[in-house]
Amino acid sequence: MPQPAVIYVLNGPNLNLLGTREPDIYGHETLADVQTICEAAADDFAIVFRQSNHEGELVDWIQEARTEAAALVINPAAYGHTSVAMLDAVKALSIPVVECHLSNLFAREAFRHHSFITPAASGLIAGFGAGSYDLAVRAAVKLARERRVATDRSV
Ligand code: CA2
Repeated sequence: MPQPAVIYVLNGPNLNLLGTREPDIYGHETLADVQTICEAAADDFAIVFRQSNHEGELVDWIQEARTEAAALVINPAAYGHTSVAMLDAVKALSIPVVECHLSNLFAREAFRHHSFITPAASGLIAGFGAGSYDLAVRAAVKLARERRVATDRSV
């Protein structure tokens, strides 16, 4: 089955507030600015860019990515530290998954050092502000292309 030339970028709770508070931690960019960064990094892939404050909606979108996306970039925000449901949804994917955080989780409070998503992801990018998304989308494009080559060879 041909892969859709689409990368899903999913954003968890409170990221709709980006650019309004805590610029020392999260930067001055808004979520709309982050979307523009993702689109610029995606080369010939289309970006589906979404944010939700609701765990179940995020789980639905992760499931949707199984058939609609060639790769997933996800900033689970605080749900990364709490959500087994999101872990289970990510584990059900066979596409590459890049976990992305604006801040360096490991330079912050201990409760942010653990993410349920990381063991199920292809890799983790954190600490570069909005630039984390640029790097994450570039990694997702590379992984999606490599997977496409591998899949093409296997048919
Ligand atoms: O660094 C990240 O990207 C985080 O995923 C952001 C989450 C935080 O809970 C994670 O530990 C790390 C918080 C997102 C909330 O972002 C806001 C930004 C500006 C104003 C209010 C919230």
